[in-house]
Amino acid sequence: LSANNESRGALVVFEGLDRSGKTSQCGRLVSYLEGLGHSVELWRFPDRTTSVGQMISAYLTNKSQLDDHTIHLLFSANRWEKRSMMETKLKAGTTLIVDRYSYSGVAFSTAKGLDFEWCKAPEIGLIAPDLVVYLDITPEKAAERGGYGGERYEQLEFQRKVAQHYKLLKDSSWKIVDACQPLDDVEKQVKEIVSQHIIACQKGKILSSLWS
Ligand code: 2DT
Repeated sequence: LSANNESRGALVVFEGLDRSGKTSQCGRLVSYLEGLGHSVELWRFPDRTTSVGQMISAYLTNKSQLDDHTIHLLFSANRWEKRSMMETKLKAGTTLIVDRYSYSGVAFSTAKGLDFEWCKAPEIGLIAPDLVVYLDITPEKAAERGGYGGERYEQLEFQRKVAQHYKLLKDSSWKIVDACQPLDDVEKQVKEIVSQHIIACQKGKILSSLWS
Protein backbone atom coordinates (compact mmCIF):
# COMPACT_ATOMS: atom_id res chain seq x y z
CA LEU A 1 0.00 0.00 0.00
CA SER A 2 1.92 3.04 -1.17
CA ALA A 3 1.05 6.71 -1.12
CA ASN A 4 0.76 7.97 -4.68
CA ASN A 5 -0.58 11.43 -5.25
CA GLU A 6 -1.02 10.99 -8.98
CA SER A 7 -3.92 8.59 -8.53
CA ARG A 8 -7.23 9.38 -6.93
CA GLY A 9 -8.27 8.82 -3.37
CA ALA A 10 -10.97 6.37 -2.29
CA LEU A 11 -14.37 7.30 -0.90
CA VAL A 12 -14.97 4.95 2.00
CA VAL A 13 -18.22 5.24 3.92
CA PHE A 14 -19.03 3.70 7.30
CA GLU A 15 -22.61 2.88 8.11
CA GLY A 16 -24.35 1.09 10.94
CA LEU A 17 -26.68 1.60 13.86
CA ASP A 18 -25.93 4.02 16.66
CA ARG A 19 -23.30 2.47 18.97
CA SER A 20 -22.08 0.05 16.29
CA GLY A 21 -18.57 1.51 16.61
CA LYS A 22 -18.40 3.63 13.44
CA THR A 23 -16.73 6.62 15.02
CA SER A 24 -14.03 4.55 16.82
CA GLN A 25 -13.29 2.48 13.73
CA CYS A 26 -13.10 5.54 11.48
CA GLY A 27 -10.63 7.15 13.89
CA ARG A 28 -8.43 4.05 14.09
CA LEU A 29 -8.46 3.60 10.33
CA VAL A 30 -7.48 7.19 9.63
CA SER A 31 -4.52 6.94 12.06
CA TYR A 32 -3.43 3.72 10.39
CA LEU A 33 -3.60 5.18 6.87
CA GLU A 34 -1.83 8.35 7.96
CA GLY A 35 0.92 6.17 9.45
CA LEU A 36 1.38 4.57 6.03
CA GLY A 37 1.90 8.02 4.54
CA HIS A 38 -1.47 8.31 2.84
CA SER A 39 -3.26 11.54 2.26
CA VAL A 40 -6.48 10.89 4.18
CA GLU A 41 -9.24 12.87 5.87
CA LEU A 42 -11.97 11.94 8.31
CA TRP A 43 -15.38 13.37 7.39
CA ARG A 44 -18.79 12.87 8.94
CA PHE A 45 -22.40 13.50 8.10
CA PRO A 46 -24.25 15.38 9.30
CA ASP A 47 -21.49 17.99 9.13
CA ARG A 48 -22.78 20.18 11.94
CA THR A 49 -20.35 23.03 11.24
CA THR A 50 -22.25 24.52 8.27
CA SER A 51 -25.41 26.61 8.62
CA VAL A 52 -27.51 23.72 7.28
CA GLY A 53 -25.66 21.47 9.73
CA GLN A 54 -26.60 23.74 12.62
CA MET A 55 -30.28 23.38 11.72
CA ILE A 56 -29.83 19.61 11.68
CA SER A 57 -28.04 19.67 15.02
CA ALA A 58 -30.83 21.72 16.63
CA TYR A 59 -33.32 19.16 15.35
CA LEU A 60 -31.32 16.16 16.59
CA THR A 61 -30.96 17.65 20.06
CA ASN A 62 -34.71 18.38 20.18
CA LYS A 63 -34.20 22.14 20.19
CA SER A 64 -36.32 22.45 17.08
CA GLN A 65 -39.13 20.53 15.44
CA LEU A 66 -39.22 19.97 11.69
CA ASP A 67 -41.47 18.08 9.32
CA ASP A 68 -39.96 14.66 8.41
CA HIS A 69 -39.60 15.61 4.72
CA THR A 70 -37.95 18.91 5.59
CA ILE A 71 -35.28 17.35 7.79
CA HIS A 72 -34.68 14.66 5.17
CA LEU A 73 -33.94 17.32 2.57
CA LEU A 74 -31.69 19.22 4.97
CA PHE A 75 -29.57 16.09 5.55
CA SER A 76 -29.33 15.72 1.78
CA ALA A 77 -28.49 19.42 1.28
CA ASN A 78 -25.74 19.00 3.87
CA ARG A 79 -24.15 16.37 1.59
CA TRP A 80 -24.69 18.46 -1.54
CA GLU A 81 -22.93 21.45 -0.02
CA LYS A 82 -19.83 19.27 0.44
CA ARG A 83 -20.02 17.49 -2.91
CA SER A 84 -17.66 19.63 -4.93
CA MET A 85 -15.06 19.67 -2.14
CA MET A 86 -15.38 15.91 -1.97
CA GLU A 87 -14.70 15.56 -5.70
CA THR A 88 -11.75 17.94 -5.54
CA LYS A 89 -10.15 16.04 -2.65
CA LEU A 90 -10.66 12.61 -4.24
CA LYS A 91 -9.23 13.74 -7.56
CA ALA A 92 -6.25 15.29 -5.77
CA GLY A 93 -5.48 11.88 -4.28
CA THR A 94 -6.95 12.24 -0.81
CA THR A 95 -8.84 9.27 0.58
CA LEU A 96 -11.96 10.23 2.52
CA ILE A 97 -13.18 8.11 5.40
CA VAL A 98 -16.77 9.18 5.96
CA ASP A 99 -18.82 8.45 9.06
CA ARG A 100 -22.41 8.09 7.65
CA TYR A 101 -23.69 9.12 4.21
CA SER A 102 -26.78 8.78 2.01
CA TYR A 103 -27.58 5.31 3.39
CA SER A 104 -28.20 6.82 6.83
CA GLY A 105 -30.30 9.44 5.11
CA VAL A 106 -32.59 6.86 3.50
CA ALA A 107 -32.59 4.28 6.33
CA PHE A 108 -33.55 6.77 9.04
CA SER A 109 -36.22 8.61 7.04
CA THR A 110 -37.84 5.44 5.68
CA ALA A 111 -37.84 4.06 9.24
CA LYS A 112 -40.14 7.00 10.04
CA GLY A 113 -42.43 5.90 7.23
CA LEU A 114 -41.34 8.09 4.31
CA ASP A 115 -41.40 6.56 0.84
CA PHE A 116 -38.21 4.75 -0.22
CA GLU A 117 -37.93 6.20 -3.73
CA TRP A 118 -38.81 9.69 -2.51
CA CYS A 119 -36.00 9.45 0.04
CA LYS A 120 -33.46 8.26 -2.52
CA ALA A 121 -34.24 10.94 -5.11
CA PRO A 122 -32.35 13.90 -3.60
CA GLU A 123 -29.25 11.72 -3.22
CA ILE A 124 -29.04 11.01 -6.97
CA GLY A 125 -25.90 12.58 -8.38
CA LEU A 126 -23.87 12.61 -5.20
CA ILE A 127 -20.57 10.75 -5.48
CA ALA A 128 -20.97 6.99 -5.02
CA PRO A 129 -18.72 5.47 -2.38
CA ASP A 130 -16.07 3.02 -3.58
CA LEU A 131 -16.77 1.01 -0.47
CA VAL A 132 -19.42 0.97 2.22
CA VAL A 133 -18.33 -0.74 5.43
CA TYR A 134 -21.46 -1.77 7.29
CA LEU A 135 -20.77 -2.44 10.96
CA ASP A 136 -23.34 -5.07 11.70
CA ILE A 137 -24.76 -5.31 15.20
CA THR A 138 -28.21 -6.16 16.48
CA PRO A 139 -30.14 -3.23 17.94
CA GLU A 140 -30.28 -5.08 21.27
CA LYS A 141 -26.49 -5.56 21.45
CA ALA A 142 -25.93 -1.95 20.41
CA ALA A 143 -28.24 -0.75 23.17
CA GLU A 144 -26.25 -2.75 25.75
CA ARG A 145 -23.10 -0.80 24.87
CA GLY A 146 -23.28 1.93 27.45
CA GLY A 147 -26.71 3.02 26.35
CA TYR A 148 -27.76 5.83 24.09
CA GLY A 149 -27.37 9.56 24.54
CA GLY A 150 -30.34 11.86 24.57
CA GLU A 151 -30.56 12.56 20.85
CA ARG A 152 -33.58 11.92 18.71
CA TYR A 153 -33.51 8.39 17.14
CA GLU A 154 -31.47 6.86 19.98
CA GLN A 155 -34.20 4.44 21.02
CA LEU A 156 -34.27 0.68 20.67
CA GLU A 157 -37.60 0.42 18.87
CA PHE A 158 -36.60 3.00 16.28
CA GLN A 159 -33.14 1.44 15.79
CA ARG A 160 -34.86 -1.88 15.01
CA LYS A 161 -36.69 -0.21 12.15
CA VAL A 162 -33.51 1.48 10.93
CA ALA A 163 -31.73 -1.90 10.86
CA GLN A 164 -34.48 -3.35 8.65
CA HIS A 165 -34.31 -0.43 6.25
CA TYR A 166 -30.52 -0.47 6.00
CA LYS A 167 -30.83 -4.03 4.66
CA LEU A 168 -32.82 -2.79 1.67
CA LEU A 169 -29.94 -0.53 0.65
CA LYS A 170 -27.20 -3.12 0.51
CA ASP A 171 -25.51 -3.33 -2.90
CA SER A 172 -22.25 -4.65 -4.36
CA SER A 173 -20.19 -1.83 -2.82
CA TRP A 174 -21.08 -3.05 0.69
CA LYS A 175 -18.90 -5.14 2.94
CA ILE A 176 -20.58 -6.36 6.10
CA VAL A 177 -18.36 -6.60 9.16
CA ASP A 178 -19.54 -8.30 12.34
CA ALA A 179 -19.41 -5.44 14.82
CA CYS A 180 -20.08 -7.67 17.83
CA GLN A 181 -16.47 -8.87 17.72
CA PRO A 182 -13.83 -7.26 19.95
CA LEU A 183 -12.80 -3.81 18.65
CA ASP A 184 -9.32 -5.01 17.67
CA ASP A 185 -10.72 -7.79 15.48
CA VAL A 186 -13.12 -5.41 13.78
CA GLU A 187 -10.22 -3.01 13.23
CA LYS A 188 -8.10 -5.71 11.61
CA GLN A 189 -10.83 -6.71 9.17
CA VAL A 190 -11.60 -3.10 8.33
CA LYS A 191 -7.94 -2.38 7.55
CA GLU A 192 -7.72 -5.34 5.18
CA ILE A 193 -10.90 -4.49 3.30
CA VAL A 194 -10.10 -0.80 2.99
CA SER A 195 -6.49 -1.36 1.88
CA GLN A 196 -7.68 -3.47 -1.05
CA HIS A 197 -10.08 -0.76 -2.14
CA ILE A 198 -7.54 2.01 -1.94
CA ILE A 199 -5.32 0.04 -4.27
CA ALA A 200 -8.19 -0.44 -6.75
CA CYS A 201 -8.82 3.31 -6.77
CA GLN A 202 -5.14 4.05 -7.30
CA LYS A 203 -5.23 1.72 -10.28
CA GLY A 204 -7.84 3.93 -11.91
CA LYS A 205 -11.26 2.72 -10.75
CA ILE A 206 -13.70 5.31 -12.08
CA LEU A 207 -15.65 7.61 -9.76
CA SER A 208 -19.37 7.10 -10.18
CA SER A 209 -22.59 8.66 -8.95
CA LEU A 210 -25.43 7.59 -6.73
CA TRP A 211 -27.74 5.89 -7.39
CA SER A 212 -26.69 3.74 -10.31
P1 2DT B 1 -24.39 11.06 14.56
O1 2DT B 1 -24.62 10.67 15.99
O2 2DT B 1 -23.59 10.05 13.80
O3 2DT B 1 -23.92 12.47 14.37
O4 2DT B 1 -25.82 10.88 13.89
N1 2DT B 1 -29.05 10.80 10.17
C1 2DT B 1 -27.80 10.98 9.68
C2 2DT B 1 -30.18 10.93 9.38
O5 2DT B 1 -31.31 10.77 9.83
N2 2DT B 1 -30.00 11.25 8.06
C3 2DT B 1 -28.76 11.43 7.50
O6 2DT B 1 -28.66 11.73 6.32
C4 2DT B 1 -27.61 11.30 8.36
C5 2DT B 1 -26.25 11.50 7.79
C6 2DT B 1 -28.48 9.32 12.10
C7 2DT B 1 -26.79 11.80 13.79
C8 2DT B 1 -28.13 11.16 13.57
O7 2DT B 1 -28.68 11.60 12.33
C9 2DT B 1 -29.21 10.51 11.60
C10 2DT B 1 -28.16 9.65 13.53
